Amino acid sequence: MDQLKATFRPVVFIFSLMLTVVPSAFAHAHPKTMVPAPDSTGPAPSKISITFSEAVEPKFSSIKLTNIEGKPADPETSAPVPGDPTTITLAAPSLPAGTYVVHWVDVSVDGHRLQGSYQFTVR
Ligand SMILES: [Cu+2]
Repeated sequence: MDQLKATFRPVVFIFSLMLTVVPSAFAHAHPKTMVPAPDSTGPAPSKISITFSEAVEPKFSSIKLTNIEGKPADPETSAPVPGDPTTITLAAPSLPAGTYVVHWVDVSVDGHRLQGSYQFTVR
């Protein structure tokens, strides 16, 4: 019985290693930290910020802000944060109360493109 366990342990170890290593090798840059948080309600933010799970190409990664009808709410263009290749920010104009949609696009350093959107509400 102990012999059997000893034989299986390395197999289990290698299998769990595959589970942890393989997904990250194929990972794309997913939004990890969003400020303001998706579906949150709060005071008007001075900026919109998304930190991705991995470095993104600043030239091909952006944030756009619209109101709930899709009308652009951002005269500024988003910009990468110097020294932080995982974060994109967008200076926000003084936003009146209402619900806004953050549209994001990113191209991670492995060349994969992802996009999505989420909402937040200014009280
Ligand atoms: Cu990828």
